[in-house]
Amino acid sequence: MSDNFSLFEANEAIGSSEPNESFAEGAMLLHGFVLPYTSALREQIDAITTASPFRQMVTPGGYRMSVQMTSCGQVGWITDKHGYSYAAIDPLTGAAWPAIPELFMEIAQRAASTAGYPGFISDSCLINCYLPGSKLSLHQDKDEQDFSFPIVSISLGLSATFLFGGMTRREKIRRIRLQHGDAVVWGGPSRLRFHGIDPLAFGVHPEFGTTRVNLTFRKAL
Ligand code: MD3
Ligand code: FE
Repeated sequence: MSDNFSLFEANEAIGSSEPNESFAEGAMLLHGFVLPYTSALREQIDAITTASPFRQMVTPGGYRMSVQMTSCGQVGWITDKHGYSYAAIDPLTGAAWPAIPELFMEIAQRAASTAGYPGFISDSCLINCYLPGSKLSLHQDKDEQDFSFPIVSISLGLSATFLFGGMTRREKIRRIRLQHGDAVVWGGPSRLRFHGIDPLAFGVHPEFGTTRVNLTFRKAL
């Protein structure tokens, strides 16, 4: 693990010229944080989805999600007619989820510590794949055991409009553009805010084609 740190110090400087942005208490946008690693991330995502493919899950209410999902880690997030949960076995393959690659762990930990959460060890990474028109309705992430740990998200491919609400559905919603290479750390009071993604606009990205891929690192257990 330690041998990659010097690589990170050197590369973060070329990641982006835009300053990091704390847009709500506990939430920090790290512009271009993973830009030096996008092709390596893509290769790892391809390996993960070869083992545990993207799939559209069905919510307890019977709706098929427009976003395609898979996971890596000790547990993966699933939804079915019974509800939402973290499971050790991928229901599609009947096998354990692929392990979280070392590079993913490094990036998640570095992003969290940059935002003021040192020692973040993720045990589950949810991978979302959006095609044009795919959206994620306003929700809270509440299926994890301990909300004192942050969630780290990484955006790759096409840009998306992120919806950032309050602690209740009624509160005003802010719109934030998330771009290829951005990392966002959601901790403290922001951890339980409602959030979502507007329907993805059509586009073609040089590395990710007509898709947006989002990684969310969680400590679920
Ligand atoms: C704010 N994913 O997987 S990432 C999700 O872009 C999810 O695919 C979106 O919401 C996506 O649950 C948004 C940004 C994000 C993730 C988790 C959060 C924002 C968050 C948890 C609490 C508050
Ligand atoms: Fe979420």
